[in-house]
Amino acid sequence: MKKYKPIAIAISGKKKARELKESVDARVYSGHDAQIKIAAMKDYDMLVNAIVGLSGIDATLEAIKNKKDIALANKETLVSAGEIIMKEAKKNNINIMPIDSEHSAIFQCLNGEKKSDVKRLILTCSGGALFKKTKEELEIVSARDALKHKTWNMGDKITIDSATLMNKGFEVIEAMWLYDLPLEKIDVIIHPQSIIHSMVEFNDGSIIAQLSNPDMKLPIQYALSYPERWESPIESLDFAKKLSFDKPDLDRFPCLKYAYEAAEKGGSLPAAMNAANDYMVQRFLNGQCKFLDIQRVIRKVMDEHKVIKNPTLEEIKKTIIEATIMAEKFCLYC
Ligand code: MN3
Repeated sequence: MKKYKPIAIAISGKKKARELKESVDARVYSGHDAQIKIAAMKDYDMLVNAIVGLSGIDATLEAIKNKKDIALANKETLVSAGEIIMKEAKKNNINIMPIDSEHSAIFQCLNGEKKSDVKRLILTCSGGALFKKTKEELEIVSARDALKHKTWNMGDKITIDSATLMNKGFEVIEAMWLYDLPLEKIDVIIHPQSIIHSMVEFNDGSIIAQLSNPDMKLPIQYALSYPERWESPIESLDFAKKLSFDKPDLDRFPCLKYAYEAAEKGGSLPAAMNAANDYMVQRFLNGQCKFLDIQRVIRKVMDEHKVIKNPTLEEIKKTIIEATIMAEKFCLYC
């Protein structure tokens, strides 16, 4: 706080906000709509949304209405409410810059190209911490096992999402919205070294890839610097490293398949899937269910959910609450 001297701060707890107000020289907003107030401010250039969870959607929508470009790291925004967000962004002529490494790579590969020339997007995937485990081993894997061995230094929730491949499923859905391409044109390939961050294949057979050492500083910085490129602290790539590729195993890691299905059926289904996943990953991290229960309960929730076509934001929020309750119910039998 002292280092960056923000002009305004949003914080959910009212008590903490009061304490903060005494000690810093900044506007302090609190309560459930605090981040919306920040997004509605006039004196900023770009909204970087890295809020975890559902409340990220409201802040994104507010910034769009406020005619601010957005750098997006919050997954819920496009996974659960992609249709609404993209429609509003288009209407208000707002750019949504990806912060995720895969989408940043695709953005860079597509730079100056025509969409009609794109044959397919190829999202790379590290495979996650449990990539080599057999089905039997996956039955007994603990949160501790899953949190070990990560290529990227990420939070616990996204590390588990990477291990189930649900994270890649989310990224497929995000890519569909960001680049307005059908699902048949979005592929996923396992690439454990995370050196190629994603690729685009064009109709003439050319494939353009974006490579670097895995470091989130680069895609974050590019979202801010675009169309310029600033110097960054990441090390140059050492080409002595071996790069390998593999197909994702949808039998052991079906969450990726579920995400394609949710995106295909559309409406409120991706939001329901996301909510079930949110709940189950938290349970798993708390040691309250098995790793494979995550995918089992998501499957059940997706089967049970009654899809609402063209949902409003209110309907999406309702879906999220209902799907969470449903997951909780199914998890009683975990
Ligand atoms: Mn990613």
